Amino acid sequence: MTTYPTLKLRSGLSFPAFGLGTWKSKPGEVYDAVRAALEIGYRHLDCAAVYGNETEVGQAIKDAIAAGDITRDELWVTSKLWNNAHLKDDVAPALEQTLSDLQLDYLDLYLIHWPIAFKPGVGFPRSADDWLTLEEAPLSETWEAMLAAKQAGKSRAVGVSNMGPERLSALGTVGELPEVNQVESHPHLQQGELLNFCNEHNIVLTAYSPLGSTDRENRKDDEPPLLNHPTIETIASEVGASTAQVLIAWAIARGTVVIPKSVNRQRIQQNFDALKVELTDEHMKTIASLDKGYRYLDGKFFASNGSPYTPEGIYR
Ligand code: 1BO
Repeated sequence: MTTYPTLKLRSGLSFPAFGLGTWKSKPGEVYDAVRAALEIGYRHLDCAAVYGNETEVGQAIKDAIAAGDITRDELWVTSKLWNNAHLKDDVAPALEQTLSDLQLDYLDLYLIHWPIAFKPGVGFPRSADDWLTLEEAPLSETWEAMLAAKQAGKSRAVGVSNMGPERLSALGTVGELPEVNQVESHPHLQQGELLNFCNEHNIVLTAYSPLGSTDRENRKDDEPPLLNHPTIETIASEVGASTAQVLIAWAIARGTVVIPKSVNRQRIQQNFDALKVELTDEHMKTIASLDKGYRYLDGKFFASNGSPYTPEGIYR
């Protein structure tokens, strides 16, 4: 019997510390992935409007509940507000669209996806005219609308993604601090300072891309993908696990939530089995030494096509 790890949010909600990521899970594949995950025992799905697959995820949730694989109460569903709906009157309708796509009455967690704004209706900017600056679309106003959505019962918790201490603190002055901050994190980008800040302020950190990324456009040539990093391979053979399982176990052991993505049933099962993998203090120390502040998602896209943003400014 696998014990499902959970972390307590500031509000007292129990947040499942392991879930299925759906970023880059294509429509046509994600339905089966979600059904498999819920059959296997996953209790947390990480979604976003911009992933373009929420209707399929929603159908899978509905069918899994009908099949008796899970109840709505047992399931944690996170989604994210896309950058084109930051203006305060656009937040509630964007959330309604996500709820309708997911066929749900409420979310468990709704996040501001990026500290970056586009004009309403722009999926991905193509020219200078498509962007909004943070003066035109202040994050404080977006955050107020997120808090109002929580107040209205549309999401049990609200938080942010891709933000650093400076932005988190600024949001705290608006009302309350985000309960969750979802950021890229893995042994090459451990986010130690940010994790300390979050722990001090009772913000749970969720790690996306926990297995690194095989995106060639996002990977510098001298970086071995984490899944076949020699140090991780050695630890994997010592504990009788796969490298992916070691990376997942490490993320959970350091007190973060982890959301590995897969659409392959076998890998979805293997990732779940990482919940049984135990690492020693020595393993944790060895993995801690691999940090190099290396981002697979370096934010360069958000600094192109006439953008008023810079990659360095994004993650503050
Ligand atoms: C553009 C999506 C990044 C991860 O949620």
